Amino acid sequence: MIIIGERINGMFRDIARAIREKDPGPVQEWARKQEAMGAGYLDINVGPAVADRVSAMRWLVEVTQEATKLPLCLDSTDYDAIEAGLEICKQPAMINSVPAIAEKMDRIFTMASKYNAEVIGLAMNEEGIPKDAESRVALAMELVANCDAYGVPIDSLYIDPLVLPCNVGQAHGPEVFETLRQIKLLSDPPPKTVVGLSNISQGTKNRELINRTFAVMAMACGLDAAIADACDEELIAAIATARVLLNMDIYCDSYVDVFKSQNQ
Ligand code: THG
Repeated sequence: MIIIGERINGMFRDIARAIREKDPGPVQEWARKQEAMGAGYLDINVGPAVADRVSAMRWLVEVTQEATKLPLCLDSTDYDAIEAGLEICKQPAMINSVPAIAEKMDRIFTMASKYNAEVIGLAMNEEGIPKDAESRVALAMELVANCDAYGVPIDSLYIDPLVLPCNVGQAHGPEVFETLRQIKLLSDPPPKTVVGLSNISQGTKNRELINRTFAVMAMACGLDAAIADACDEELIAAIATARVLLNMDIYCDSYVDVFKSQNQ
Protein backbone atom coordinates (compact mmCIF):
# COMPACT_ATOMS: atom_id res chain seq x y z
CA MET A 1 0.00 0.00 0.00
CA ILE A 2 1.17 3.48 -0.83
CA ILE A 3 1.51 5.74 2.19
CA ILE A 4 0.99 9.42 1.48
CA GLY A 5 2.58 11.20 4.45
CA GLU A 6 0.01 13.60 5.95
CA ARG A 7 2.29 15.77 8.09
CA ILE A 8 3.16 18.72 5.81
CA ASN A 9 -0.21 20.35 6.44
CA GLY A 10 -0.89 23.86 7.75
CA MET A 11 -3.50 22.26 10.03
CA PHE A 12 -0.51 21.43 12.27
CA ARG A 13 0.79 24.38 14.28
CA ASP A 14 4.48 23.88 13.47
CA ILE A 15 3.80 23.85 9.72
CA ALA A 16 1.44 26.86 9.96
CA ARG A 17 4.22 28.79 11.71
CA ALA A 18 6.84 27.61 9.19
CA ILE A 19 4.67 28.91 6.32
CA ARG A 20 4.06 32.24 8.09
CA GLU A 21 7.73 32.83 8.89
CA LYS A 22 9.10 31.17 5.74
CA ASP A 23 11.15 28.77 7.88
CA PRO A 24 11.95 25.64 5.82
CA GLY A 25 13.24 23.72 8.92
CA PRO A 26 10.11 21.85 10.10
CA VAL A 27 8.88 21.19 6.54
CA GLN A 28 12.16 19.61 5.49
CA GLU A 29 12.50 17.67 8.73
CA TRP A 30 9.03 16.12 8.29
CA ALA A 31 9.79 15.41 4.63
CA ARG A 32 12.90 13.41 5.57
CA LYS A 33 11.25 11.63 8.54
CA GLN A 34 8.23 10.51 6.49
CA GLU A 35 10.45 9.29 3.66
CA ALA A 36 12.55 7.26 6.12
CA MET A 37 9.37 5.57 7.41
CA GLY A 38 8.44 4.36 3.93
CA ALA A 39 6.11 7.10 2.63
CA GLY A 40 5.75 6.93 -1.16
CA TYR A 41 4.29 10.43 -1.57
CA LEU A 42 4.06 13.51 0.64
CA ASP A 43 0.74 15.33 1.02
CA ILE A 44 1.27 19.10 0.78
CA ASN A 45 -1.52 21.25 2.25
CA VAL A 46 -1.14 24.94 3.15
CA GLY A 47 -3.91 24.68 5.77
CA PRO A 48 -6.93 26.78 6.56
CA ALA A 49 -5.30 29.97 7.92
CA VAL A 50 -3.33 31.16 4.90
CA ALA A 51 -4.23 34.35 2.99
CA ASP A 52 -2.31 33.70 -0.25
CA ARG A 53 -2.67 29.97 -0.96
CA VAL A 54 -0.90 30.20 -4.32
CA SER A 55 2.35 31.61 -2.97
CA ALA A 56 2.18 29.40 0.16
CA MET A 57 1.80 26.27 -2.01
CA ARG A 58 4.66 27.34 -4.26
CA TRP A 59 6.93 27.86 -1.24
CA LEU A 60 5.95 24.53 0.41
CA VAL A 61 6.60 22.61 -2.82
CA GLU A 62 9.97 24.31 -3.31
CA VAL A 63 11.32 23.66 0.17
CA THR A 64 9.96 20.10 0.29
CA GLN A 65 11.69 19.25 -2.99
CA GLU A 66 14.99 20.51 -1.55
CA ALA A 67 14.71 17.77 1.11
CA THR A 68 13.30 14.80 -0.84
CA LYS A 69 12.81 13.34 -4.30
CA LEU A 70 9.46 11.78 -3.30
CA PRO A 71 6.50 12.70 -5.53
CA LEU A 72 4.03 15.16 -3.98
CA CYS A 73 0.27 15.03 -3.43
CA LEU A 74 -0.95 18.60 -3.78
CA ASP A 75 -3.87 18.98 -1.35
CA SER A 76 -6.07 22.06 -1.80
CA THR A 77 -9.57 23.11 -2.78
CA ASP A 78 -7.96 26.15 -4.47
CA TYR A 79 -7.18 24.95 -8.00
CA ASP A 80 -4.93 27.96 -8.72
CA ALA A 81 -2.77 26.80 -5.79
CA ILE A 82 -2.73 23.24 -7.19
CA GLU A 83 -1.67 24.52 -10.60
CA ALA A 84 1.07 26.73 -9.08
CA GLY A 85 2.42 23.59 -7.39
CA LEU A 86 2.18 21.44 -10.53
CA GLU A 87 4.17 24.04 -12.51
CA ILE A 88 7.23 23.51 -10.31
CA CYS A 89 6.96 19.82 -9.37
CA LYS A 90 10.08 18.02 -10.57
CA GLN A 91 8.20 14.78 -11.12
CA PRO A 92 4.61 13.81 -11.84
CA ALA A 93 2.43 14.72 -8.86
CA MET A 94 -0.93 13.65 -7.47
CA ILE A 95 -3.77 16.20 -7.41
CA ASN A 96 -5.80 16.10 -4.17
CA SER A 97 -8.67 16.36 -5.07
CA VAL A 98 -11.79 16.72 -7.23
CA PRO A 99 -15.46 15.93 -6.41
CA ALA A 100 -17.92 14.59 -9.02
CA ILE A 101 -18.99 18.11 -10.07
CA ALA A 102 -18.83 18.85 -13.81
CA GLU A 103 -16.96 22.18 -13.90
CA LYS A 104 -14.46 21.05 -11.26
CA MET A 105 -13.76 17.78 -13.10
CA ASP A 106 -13.26 19.83 -16.29
CA ARG A 107 -10.57 22.00 -14.71
CA ILE A 108 -8.81 19.19 -12.81
CA PHE A 109 -8.75 16.52 -15.53
CA THR A 110 -7.54 19.12 -18.05
CA MET A 111 -4.74 20.02 -15.63
CA ALA A 112 -3.93 16.35 -14.97
CA SER A 113 -3.59 15.70 -18.66
CA LYS A 114 -1.35 18.77 -19.18
CA TYR A 115 0.98 18.00 -16.25
CA ASN A 116 0.82 14.18 -16.44
CA ALA A 117 -0.55 14.14 -12.90
CA GLU A 118 -2.53 11.51 -11.01
CA VAL A 119 -5.89 12.55 -9.51
CA ILE A 120 -7.80 11.80 -6.31
CA GLY A 121 -11.53 11.77 -7.09
CA LEU A 122 -13.88 12.25 -4.13
CA ALA A 123 -17.13 10.26 -3.85
CA MET A 124 -19.15 13.43 -3.27
CA ASN A 125 -20.96 16.10 -5.29
CA GLU A 126 -23.00 19.30 -4.76
CA GLU A 127 -25.22 17.36 -2.36
CA GLY A 128 -22.34 16.32 -0.12
CA ILE A 129 -21.15 12.85 0.94
CA PRO A 130 -23.69 10.06 0.35
CA LYS A 131 -24.64 7.73 3.19
CA ASP A 132 -24.54 4.41 1.36
CA ALA A 133 -22.05 2.49 -0.77
CA GLU A 134 -24.30 2.42 -3.87
CA SER A 135 -24.41 6.23 -4.16
CA ARG A 136 -20.66 6.50 -3.51
CA VAL A 137 -20.01 3.96 -6.28
CA ALA A 138 -22.32 5.89 -8.65
CA LEU A 139 -20.22 9.02 -8.06
CA ALA A 140 -17.03 7.00 -8.56
CA MET A 141 -18.47 5.91 -11.91
CA GLU A 142 -18.93 9.56 -12.95
CA LEU A 143 -15.32 10.26 -12.00
CA VAL A 144 -14.12 7.25 -14.03
CA ALA A 145 -16.14 8.34 -17.09
CA ASN A 146 -14.77 11.89 -16.96
CA CYS A 147 -11.21 10.74 -16.32
CA ASP A 148 -11.42 8.59 -19.46
CA ALA A 149 -13.07 11.36 -21.52
CA TYR A 150 -10.16 13.73 -20.78
CA GLY A 151 -7.58 11.11 -21.77
CA VAL A 152 -6.24 10.53 -18.26
CA PRO A 153 -5.37 6.82 -17.71
CA ILE A 154 -7.87 5.17 -15.35
CA ASP A 155 -5.09 3.74 -13.20
CA SER A 156 -3.95 7.32 -12.52
CA LEU A 157 -7.30 7.93 -10.77
CA TYR A 158 -7.61 7.25 -7.02
CA ILE A 159 -11.19 7.12 -5.75
CA ASP A 160 -11.60 8.36 -2.15
CA PRO A 161 -14.86 7.03 -0.62
CA LEU A 162 -14.44 9.67 2.13
CA VAL A 163 -13.86 8.55 5.69
CA LEU A 164 -15.70 10.32 8.53
CA PRO A 165 -14.77 10.24 12.22
CA CYS A 166 -16.13 7.02 13.75
CA ASN A 167 -17.56 8.88 16.75
CA VAL A 168 -19.94 10.93 14.58
CA GLY A 169 -20.33 8.88 11.39
CA GLN A 170 -20.11 5.33 12.66
CA ALA A 171 -22.60 3.96 10.11
CA HIS A 172 -20.35 5.16 7.26
CA GLY A 173 -17.62 2.64 8.14
CA PRO A 174 -19.16 -0.47 6.53
CA GLU A 175 -20.31 1.64 3.56
CA VAL A 176 -16.71 2.77 2.98
CA PHE A 177 -15.49 -0.85 3.07
CA GLU A 178 -18.20 -1.94 0.64
CA THR A 179 -17.37 1.00 -1.67
CA LEU A 180 -13.70 -0.02 -1.70
CA ARG A 181 -14.68 -3.57 -2.73
CA GLN A 182 -17.10 -2.47 -5.48
CA ILE A 183 -14.78 0.08 -7.06
CA LYS A 184 -12.50 -2.71 -8.24
CA LEU A 185 -15.43 -4.02 -10.37
CA LEU A 186 -16.15 -0.67 -12.07
CA SER A 187 -13.82 -0.89 -15.03
CA ASP A 188 -10.88 -2.82 -16.47
CA PRO A 189 -8.36 -1.65 -15.45
CA PRO A 190 -10.13 -0.37 -12.33
CA PRO A 191 -9.27 2.94 -10.66
CA LYS A 192 -7.14 2.85 -7.52
CA THR A 193 -8.49 3.72 -4.07
CA VAL A 194 -7.29 6.04 -1.31
CA VAL A 195 -8.55 7.25 2.09
CA GLY A 196 -7.64 10.00 4.54
CA LEU A 197 -6.90 7.51 7.30
CA SER A 198 -6.59 9.85 10.32
CA ASN A 199 -10.11 11.18 9.66
CA ILE A 200 -11.50 7.95 11.16
CA SER A 201 -10.18 8.76 14.64
CA GLN A 202 -10.57 12.55 14.88
CA GLY A 203 -11.92 13.46 18.30
CA THR A 204 -11.58 9.94 19.73
CA LYS A 205 -9.43 8.29 22.36
CA ASN A 206 -7.11 5.50 21.16
CA ARG A 207 -6.49 7.30 17.87
CA GLU A 208 -3.58 5.13 16.78
CA LEU A 209 -5.39 1.85 17.56
CA ILE A 210 -8.43 3.00 15.56
CA ASN A 211 -6.25 4.17 12.65
CA ARG A 212 -4.31 0.94 12.30
CA THR A 213 -7.36 -1.31 12.74
CA PHE A 214 -9.21 0.64 10.03
CA ALA A 215 -6.13 0.52 7.79
CA VAL A 216 -5.82 -3.27 7.77
CA MET A 217 -9.59 -3.76 7.36
CA ALA A 218 -9.57 -1.39 4.37
CA MET A 219 -6.54 -3.15 2.90
CA ALA A 220 -8.47 -6.42 3.00
CA CYS A 221 -11.13 -4.62 0.87
CA GLY A 222 -8.50 -3.66 -1.71
CA LEU A 223 -7.33 -0.21 -0.52
CA ASP A 224 -4.32 0.94 -2.57
CA ALA A 225 -3.18 4.10 -0.76
CA ALA A 226 -3.73 6.12 2.42
CA ILE A 227 -2.97 9.68 3.44
CA ALA A 228 -1.68 8.76 6.88
CA ASP A 229 0.70 9.38 9.76
CA ALA A 230 3.83 7.79 8.29
CA CYS A 231 5.68 8.36 11.57
CA ASP A 232 3.37 6.04 13.55
CA GLU A 233 5.64 2.97 13.91
CA GLU A 234 2.83 0.60 14.87
CA LEU A 235 0.69 1.73 11.94
CA ILE A 236 3.54 1.07 9.52
CA ALA A 237 4.19 -2.33 11.13
CA ALA A 238 0.47 -3.23 10.85
CA ILE A 239 0.37 -2.18 7.18
CA ALA A 240 3.53 -4.15 6.39
CA THR A 241 2.06 -7.19 8.17
CA ALA A 242 -1.26 -6.91 6.30
CA ARG A 243 0.67 -6.84 3.02
CA VAL A 244 2.36 -10.11 3.93
CA LEU A 245 -0.92 -11.72 5.07
CA LEU A 246 -2.63 -10.61 1.83
CA ASN A 247 0.27 -12.21 -0.07
CA MET A 248 1.28 -8.83 -1.57
CA ASP A 249 4.83 -9.04 -0.19
CA ILE A 250 6.88 -12.16 0.42
CA TYR A 251 7.49 -12.98 4.10
CA CYS A 252 10.99 -12.62 5.48
CA ASP A 253 12.04 -12.03 9.11
CA SER A 254 12.80 -8.36 8.39
CA TYR A 255 9.66 -7.64 6.35
CA VAL A 256 8.82 -4.41 8.27
CA ASP A 257 12.23 -2.90 7.48
CA VAL A 258 11.99 -4.07 3.87
CA PHE A 259 8.58 -2.34 3.57
CA LYS A 260 9.99 0.93 4.98
CA SER A 261 12.84 0.90 2.48
CA GLN A 262 10.56 0.60 -0.55
CA ASN A 263 8.70 3.94 -0.58
CA GLN A 264 5.91 2.77 -2.87
N1 THG B 1 -9.18 12.74 1.73
C1 THG B 1 -8.34 13.41 0.90
N2 THG B 1 -7.46 14.32 1.35
C2 THG B 1 -7.44 14.63 2.68
C3 THG B 1 -8.29 13.98 3.57
C4 THG B 1 -9.19 13.01 3.07
N3 THG B 1 -6.55 15.57 3.13
C5 THG B 1 -6.62 16.05 4.49
C6 THG B 1 -7.07 14.94 5.44
N4 THG B 1 -8.22 14.28 4.93
C7 THG B 1 -5.95 13.95 5.63
N5 THG B 1 -4.90 14.50 6.45
C8 THG B 1 -5.07 14.60 7.83
C9 THG B 1 -4.09 15.27 8.55
C10 THG B 1 -4.21 15.40 9.92
C11 THG B 1 -5.31 14.87 10.57
C12 THG B 1 -6.29 14.21 9.87
C13 THG B 1 -6.17 14.07 8.48
C14 THG B 1 -5.48 15.05 12.04
N6 THG B 1 -5.00 16.16 12.60
C15 THG B 1 -5.09 16.47 14.00
C16 THG B 1 -6.56 16.58 14.43
O1 THG B 1 -7.37 17.13 13.67
O2 THG B 1 -6.87 16.12 15.52
C17 THG B 1 -4.40 17.80 14.24
C18 THG B 1 -3.62 17.76 15.49
C19 THG B 1 -2.80 19.01 15.67
O3 THG B 1 -3.31 20.10 15.38
O4 THG B 1 -1.66 18.89 16.09
O5 THG B 1 -6.06 14.23 12.68
O6 THG B 1 -10.00 12.38 3.78
N7 THG B 1 -8.35 13.10 -0.40
